[in-house]
Amino acid sequence: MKRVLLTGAGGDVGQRITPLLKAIYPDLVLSDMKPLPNTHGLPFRQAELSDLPSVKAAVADIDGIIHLGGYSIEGPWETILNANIVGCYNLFESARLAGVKRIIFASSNHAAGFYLREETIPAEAPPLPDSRYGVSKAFGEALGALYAMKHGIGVTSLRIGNVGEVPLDVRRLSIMLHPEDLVQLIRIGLEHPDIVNEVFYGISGNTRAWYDNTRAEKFGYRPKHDAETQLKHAEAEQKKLSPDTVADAYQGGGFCSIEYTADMATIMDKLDRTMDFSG
Ligand code: 15L
Repeated sequence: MKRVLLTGAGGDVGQRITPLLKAIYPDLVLSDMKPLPNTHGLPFRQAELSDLPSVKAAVADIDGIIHLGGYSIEGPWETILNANIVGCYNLFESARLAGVKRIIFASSNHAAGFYLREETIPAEAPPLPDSRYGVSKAFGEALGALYAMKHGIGVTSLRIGNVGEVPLDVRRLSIMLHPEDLVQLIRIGLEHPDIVNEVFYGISGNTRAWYDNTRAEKFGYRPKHDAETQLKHAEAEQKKLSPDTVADAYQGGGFCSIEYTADMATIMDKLDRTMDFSG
């Protein structure tokens, strides 16, 4: 994999992993909608994801794409539609036209945020989005599957938890993803010869993981970090937060309680009868 394009390079995750990726892929190309304060000495291609011609120009001569670009939290429908749905389509379609071989799609834990914290879900768990943002990530996973099966692009969707070196609260003890472990997952997606269309959980080797990441392990993923080593920090940060019945019940946390109007007790009664991943 020679020329790799990183979209959303100006975001928090993009900035954290650029130096790590540069050491592995010297021909790395960065892209974002706005000029970057720090390009780490790498070429930069400015592109607006909702504008097909500018995305086509960004992916020219590229072998593999790490697609972090888009809107990274819950937002108004118009914002999600343009950045994450139209934008994701433009990215995959431009990649097909340019002959790109591999794509890493930054999906999110919020594509499946309405699973209960008591559940352990495998990569095969169907999406259960907790937000318009989560729906857009489920859309991206489905689009990736289409381009993998119909056009032969090797696609890896990473249901990313929370990227950082410390768990920001108790919820993040389950979903933290250390940047070094993220880079390991990206390398598998870009380089493993057997990738067709995969969904992996983007988490470190967390003691309290809510995810069964066997699928990623089969492809050689061996995370080096575990959020549990910083338990005290997570607990101290948690004490600063107010309890939230909905957020605290579900894996997606606060994204679940935004605009929530359901009767959670009634839903919980029925869920007990319908969700079982134990088999
Ligand atoms: C995400 O998908 C977001 O991009 C990030 O900002 C965090 O909110 C993260 O999920 C999380 O769930 O902690």
